[in-house]
Amino acid sequence: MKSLLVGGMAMLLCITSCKDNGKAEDPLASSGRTQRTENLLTNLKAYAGKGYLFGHHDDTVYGIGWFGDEDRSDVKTVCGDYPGLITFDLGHLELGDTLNLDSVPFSRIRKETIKQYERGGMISYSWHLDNPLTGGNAWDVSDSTVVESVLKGGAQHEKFLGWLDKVADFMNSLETPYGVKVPVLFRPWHEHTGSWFWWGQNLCTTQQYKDLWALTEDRLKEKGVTNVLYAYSPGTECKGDAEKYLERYPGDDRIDLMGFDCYCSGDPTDSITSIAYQEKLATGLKLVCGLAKEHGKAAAVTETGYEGIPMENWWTTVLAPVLNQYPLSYVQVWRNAFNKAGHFYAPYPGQISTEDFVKFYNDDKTLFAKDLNALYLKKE
Ligand code: BMA
Repeated sequence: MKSLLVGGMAMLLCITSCKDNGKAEDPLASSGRTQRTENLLTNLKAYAGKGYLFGHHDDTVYGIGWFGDEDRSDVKTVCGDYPGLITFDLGHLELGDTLNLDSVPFSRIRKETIKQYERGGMISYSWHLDNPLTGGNAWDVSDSTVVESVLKGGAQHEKFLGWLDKVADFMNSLETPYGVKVPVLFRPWHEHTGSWFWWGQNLCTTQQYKDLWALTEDRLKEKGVTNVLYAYSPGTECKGDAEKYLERYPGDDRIDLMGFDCYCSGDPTDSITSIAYQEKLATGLKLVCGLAKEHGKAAAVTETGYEGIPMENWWTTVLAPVLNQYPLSYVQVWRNAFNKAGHFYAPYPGQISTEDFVKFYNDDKTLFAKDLNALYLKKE
């Protein structure tokens, strides 16, 4: 597939649609979202089965041994191209902070979002927001009335609306110099089938979780957000059970992409590590790709990876053989922390899996930035 695809669509996007005043047209589709946002969704779904975007969290803002450098990426240093998908986290935006929970300035996230769009790639945001009731972080599960407290009638409702408004403002601020709102995939309230976040399984009822989604989407819409798609991403607790997966599903009218988060862990010298992970991944993919097809959604592995990548050939012998069998649109690995030793999920120069990662990059099915063919344009 790689040889058939062209990169560098950024200029074309403006050339084909810039008006005399230098501003590009950014029309709304009948859905109320921008046409480019709808095109992104259509094109993502069309990739399914042909290829999948490779995604990396915080890819261009820091890596192993660096922080904040311009145009740098551990992935690009290793294989020569940026990931097809770059993801960032909005945690602490709600507090009005200038830095997110991992010390990345929001101004930089905005800048890197626009850059990734201009190189023709995709962007997604997660949100590890603080606990609005206790003042603790996203992992503070000491109180099980937090979701209830932010819903209509709850004591934290007004405060929470203010938090959502900050997210809406940020989404609205993602504008290119040509006046195009950059489409992004928002993935809030993730891994809710576990109970480690304040919105998790044992921390709220099914109805409260659904209401939390509705409140989030409706508020962003009210605030004029037109450039956002939504992803639903439980953990692996569903174990192939469709009913469990859909238990807290916010509804077809609210979700664009169905995914799941699934990590590899354990002793790299023990074969059970790879086998168990491949089984878990395949079970999730079978479920999610099947449901996505039924519901007309895109499907993805919304988070995965093997912390520290302690296996030389993990990419081509463990990950790709499973992914290549399913019609998913993307796979995303977590961050290369600059401040937490050993906490990385993509290779960097000298890391033991770099050679294998280049093979993975050369796999016809993996899509990096240069492989993407007009992700935001309508294909005739
Ligand atoms: C976790 C870890 C943390 C980080 C958090 C939010 O998985 O990477 O170090 O703060 O995600 O990005």
